[in-house]
Amino acid sequence: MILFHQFFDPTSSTLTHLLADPLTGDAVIIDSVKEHLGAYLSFLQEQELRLDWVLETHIHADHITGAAGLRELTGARSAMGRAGGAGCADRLLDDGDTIVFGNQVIRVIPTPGHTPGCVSYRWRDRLFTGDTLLIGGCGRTDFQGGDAGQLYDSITERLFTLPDETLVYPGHDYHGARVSCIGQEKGSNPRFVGHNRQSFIELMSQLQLPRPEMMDQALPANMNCGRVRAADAHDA
Ligand SMILES: N[C@@H](CCC(=O)N[C@@H](CS)C(=O)NCC(=O)O)C(=O)O
Ligand SMILES: [Fe+2]
Repeated sequence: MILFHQFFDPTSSTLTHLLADPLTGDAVIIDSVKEHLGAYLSFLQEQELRLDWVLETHIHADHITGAAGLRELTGARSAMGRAGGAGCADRLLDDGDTIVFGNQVIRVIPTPGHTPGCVSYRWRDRLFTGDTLLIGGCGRTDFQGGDAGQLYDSITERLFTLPDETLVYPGHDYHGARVSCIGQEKGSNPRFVGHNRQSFIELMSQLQLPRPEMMDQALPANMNCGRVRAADAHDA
């Protein structure tokens, strides 16, 4: 038995995932959004779950994580990729590390490129890719230490080598999609089909995307696991 729930934040188009082992009542949340703390707590209470871990796929630039509130109100611990450099986390994750909740195991796959500290989480037949691999897209690489070559390697060597049936749950979707699978992305993601490493790097350098609106508030807060300091909150 498993329990799985997807939440969506329309402001930042963030997808948040809650995984649980209903037999033991243990749960984890991947990429929470501060504004939806109430919805997560209600869900946990309704389903009689105990939140063990608050996981981040990376330091987000477009929204503030709900990690601080969730830790405080539920006693859950937080974890993220070691290369993200946020010392506030209870656990910093390396390649092959496992997160255990109830009888369930999540495996950590470092997937740097969108940011140096990006990780993907693999659980059962599912992969939570954060902003590394999006449905028909991928995370941008023009800020936060992004590196298009590294992103290409992470996606083609670490994610596209997983079974085609593996379900892909990204950290955002801007077009209304909610789930994909590795086979579908390998066969139809326009950032990869017909591209090699060099042409991918070229493509990524020409995107010219606007800066995320929340970036100046989100980065310092997320480096502090979602705790907003007065000095950073002036225009929040
Ligand atoms: N307009 C959005 C931009 C969000 C954005 O840049 N998202 C990043 C992830 S943090 C990204 O990689 N987007 C990929 C894309 O837009 O294709 C905002 O202001 O928040
Ligand atoms: Fe991001």
